[in-house]
Amino acid sequence: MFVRAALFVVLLVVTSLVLAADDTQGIKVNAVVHSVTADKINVSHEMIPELGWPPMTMDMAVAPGVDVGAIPTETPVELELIKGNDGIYQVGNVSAAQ
Ligand SMILES: [Cu+2]
Repeated sequence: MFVRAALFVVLLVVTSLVLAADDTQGIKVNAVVHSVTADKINVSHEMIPELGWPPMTMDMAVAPGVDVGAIPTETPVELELIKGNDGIYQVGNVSAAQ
């Protein structure tokens, strides 16, 4: 009985660690940024299989702490998408295309 309960707790901890890692790791996608405002970018991104998203041009919110002034436009970049507290994906990082 105790062993079974202990195993259950271990399973819960492992599951939550995996989910947490998934949330913080982010999803990488190649893109081109067209314009930048204080908290949003307009971007054309490639297909994102992890989310089932086709290639598209869209506005995306930028996570707090990202220096939007440093984001280059009209050149290939790699976006890292992270899920915000509202459950909507936002741009957590922009780096030079790999
Ligand atoms: Cu999109």
